[in-house]
Amino acid sequence: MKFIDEAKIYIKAGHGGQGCISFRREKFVPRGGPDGGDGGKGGDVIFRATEKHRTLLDFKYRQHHIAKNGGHGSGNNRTGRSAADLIISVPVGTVIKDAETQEVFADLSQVSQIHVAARGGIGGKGNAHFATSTHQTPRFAQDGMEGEERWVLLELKLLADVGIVGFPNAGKSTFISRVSAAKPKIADYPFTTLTPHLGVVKHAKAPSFVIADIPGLISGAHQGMGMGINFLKHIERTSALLHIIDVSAEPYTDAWENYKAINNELGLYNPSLLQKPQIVALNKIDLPPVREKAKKEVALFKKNGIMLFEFSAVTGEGISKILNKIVSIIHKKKKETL
Ligand SMILES: Nc1nc2c(ncn2[C@@H]2O[C@H](COP(=O)(O)OP(=O)(O)OP(=O)(O)O)[C@@H](O)[C@H]2O)c(=O)[nH]1
Ligand SMILES: [Mg+2]
Repeated sequence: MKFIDEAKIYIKAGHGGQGCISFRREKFVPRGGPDGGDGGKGGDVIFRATEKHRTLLDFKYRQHHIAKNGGHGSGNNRTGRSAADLIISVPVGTVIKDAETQEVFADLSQVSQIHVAARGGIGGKGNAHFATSTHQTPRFAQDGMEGEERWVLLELKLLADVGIVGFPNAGKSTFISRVSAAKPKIADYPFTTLTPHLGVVKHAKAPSFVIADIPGLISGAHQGMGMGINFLKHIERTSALLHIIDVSAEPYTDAWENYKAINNELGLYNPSLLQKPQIVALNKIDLPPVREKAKKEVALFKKNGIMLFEFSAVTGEGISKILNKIVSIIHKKKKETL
């Protein structure tokens, strides 16, 4: 069970720009004084907390983050351009540590909170600084300073955006293992999943999100039947529920009965769970008897004002549509809370 997302990345701030060696050239002045400008400052590397991202997945694809160097100074006392800081967006809740010592540098718990993790080098001084009464033509200037560099460890406690509910054996774990790297045990018997599993899902161009696979619910779960319902606390703060329905085997071969039974248990645990958007999806349509039934089930749900998705967690058919729907719900929710 891994509820902590982590990523180790290398950051490097920009070099300071070089100071310039230059001398004034003016008409009628044969040997002008030094006018080499200073180098500009290298960019800092700054972490900034945002609600745009929910996981550290992007950092698994990009490990090196390097800010730009400062511009070199030039003649006529022109200072080099200071480089822009490199702002790295991380999810709210990200803890930033030294990768070697584990020392905590920052805990970005608020939106827009920042942490300067590596400072850019200051620019070198141009030769204009070094003229003295005895040495009026200094032919040297300073190099810029190195930018700071280090390996940092990012850690984030994952919170589920979507919780999967359904009867045992419905295919919840098969679904999460198909759409994420989570590898819960999958088996042809009820209560295979005994503890919640989280998976990070990346779909289309949307920011990644977190999905929770929990043990199956049964009628009477609120009275402690089956695995009980205490694990439902893991989905209390989600933005949506994905309700997976299986009509391939007894005793729940009717999707509507199945739908009502699960929602009854959810409501008895915490009525606010019923306020969440719920995506209802019929699984195992790769099985001919299920596919045959599907049309009728979809029509019945439609009559009750509910869209019933159809899919197969095994073949992947229909999954993309479900993920599109989840992404749009999360996106909408985010816009509401901003
Ligand atoms: N034919 C078919 N079988 C499926 C599909 N999805 C899941 N199964 C099978 O259904 C059984 C149960 O799948 P799981 O993913 O373990 O179900 P679960 O909902 O996580 O079950 P619990 O953890 O016990 O609550 C396994 O034998 C799966 O191979 C599907 O789309 N088609
Ligand atoms: Mg399972």
